[in-house]
Order: sequence, then structure tokens, then C-alpha cells
Amino acid sequence: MATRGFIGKRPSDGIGDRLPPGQYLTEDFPVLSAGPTPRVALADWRFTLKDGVRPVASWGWDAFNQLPQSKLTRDIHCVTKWSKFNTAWSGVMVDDILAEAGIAAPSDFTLAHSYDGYSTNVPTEDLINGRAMVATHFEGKPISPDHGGPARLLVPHLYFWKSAKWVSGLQFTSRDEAGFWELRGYHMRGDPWREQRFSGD
Ligand SMILES: Nc1nc2c(c(=O)[nH]1)N[C@H]1C(S)=C(S)[C@@H](COP(=O)(O)O)O[C@H]1N2
Ligand SMILES: [Mo]
Repeated sequence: MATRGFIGKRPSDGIGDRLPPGQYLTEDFPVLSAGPTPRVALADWRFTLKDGVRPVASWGWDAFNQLPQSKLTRDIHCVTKWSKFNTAWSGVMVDDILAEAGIAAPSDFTLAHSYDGYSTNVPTEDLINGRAMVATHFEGKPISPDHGGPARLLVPHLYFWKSAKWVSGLQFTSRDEAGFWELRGYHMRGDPWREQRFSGD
């Protein structure tokens, strides 16, 4: 039959092929935080890049905002199963942060650290080559405190727990070290298209 090749495919309505398995689409923007929202005054804010325990570069708020600015509009996917399409962010690409620090990524593993004590590990290759940014703006406005302002990591192609809110820095590590949720059974990479929700998935 002429239609045989189409059996089993989802309709091309623009939703099915953008929604990873097990996810549903929402128009809201839920807030998911492990604890209370930390308030970080811009005067005290710093972003620090570390190679192991050694700091290699650090920026205060004004200096950080002078780095090259980029925009990313991406679909995001939370492990609690909501997805939101076309979220528009701007900030500084991890590629540009590394370039400004004058280094290439020194190891294959990265831990993102946050002002609330949260951390999450991300394979370095998921942060570079145009994949991830430290976002300061959402939909054209400064990111609200609940959603991670002043600045959050954005790794839109991985489950959203990898996008550390209130980010304070990136630390390159020689081994893959589990972060907050990864220590509690969540996946070390977290690819929504492979449903890498829990360790062992
Ligand atoms: N610092 C920090 N970052 C965090 C979290 C957190 O508790 N603390 N929660 C994570 C989880 S589980 C998700 S789903 C997203 C939620 O981001 P949102 O509140 O902007 O939707 O942030 C992630 N980043
Ligand atoms: Mo989450």
C-alpha cells in the first residue's frame, strides 16, 4: 500500500515531533526549586570558572554583561513531564565565556554551581559548540528571581534540572561528579529524547 511507510508515525502537526516521549505541552512556566529562592544582589554577584579547585576566570555583574551577547529560542523539557515551546533567552554563550577566559574546555565533565547550594553535572560537550548559555534575560526582560535571576545556566536540549538557576560558576572536573539531583538517583546526562530520567535509564 502507498501509505505503508507512514503507519506508526505521529501526525506532523508541529507538536508530536517536538515533544519528547512522556512529555505534555504547557503554556505556563512552572517554578521548580529544591529550596527557597536566594536573593543575590548584583553588587555581590560573581560568576567564576574553575579547573578543578583552581579558579581560572571570574566576572562581576557589570563585566559579565559586557561579554558578547547571544539569543537562544528553544523548547524546554522538565523531568516532571511538562514541556514548553519557543522559550526566548539571552545571555552569554558558554563558548564565549571560555573564549574570554582564554581557555578551551580542560576536561570532559562540568559541574554547575549555584547560589542556593544546588549543583548539577553536565557533560562538557553539552555546554559548548552553541548548545548552552548563561542566560540573564527571558522574553526580553531580566530573569525573575524564581526562575533563576540574576543568571541561570540554560542547557535546553537536556532535562531542565540541568539548567542551574542562580548560577555562580562552572567547574571542570576530571571525573563525572554527581550534582544535587544526580546524587538522588537522577541521570548523569538527562537527554529527554532518550528518556534519561533516572540513573539506569
Ligand atoms: N539552583 C537551582 N537550580 C535549579 C533548581 C534548583 O532547585 N536550584 N531546580 C531545577 C529543576 S528540577 C528544574 S525543573 C528547573 C526549573 O526551572 P524553573 O523554575 O525556571 O521552571 O530548574 C532547575 N535548576
Ligand atoms: Mo525538574
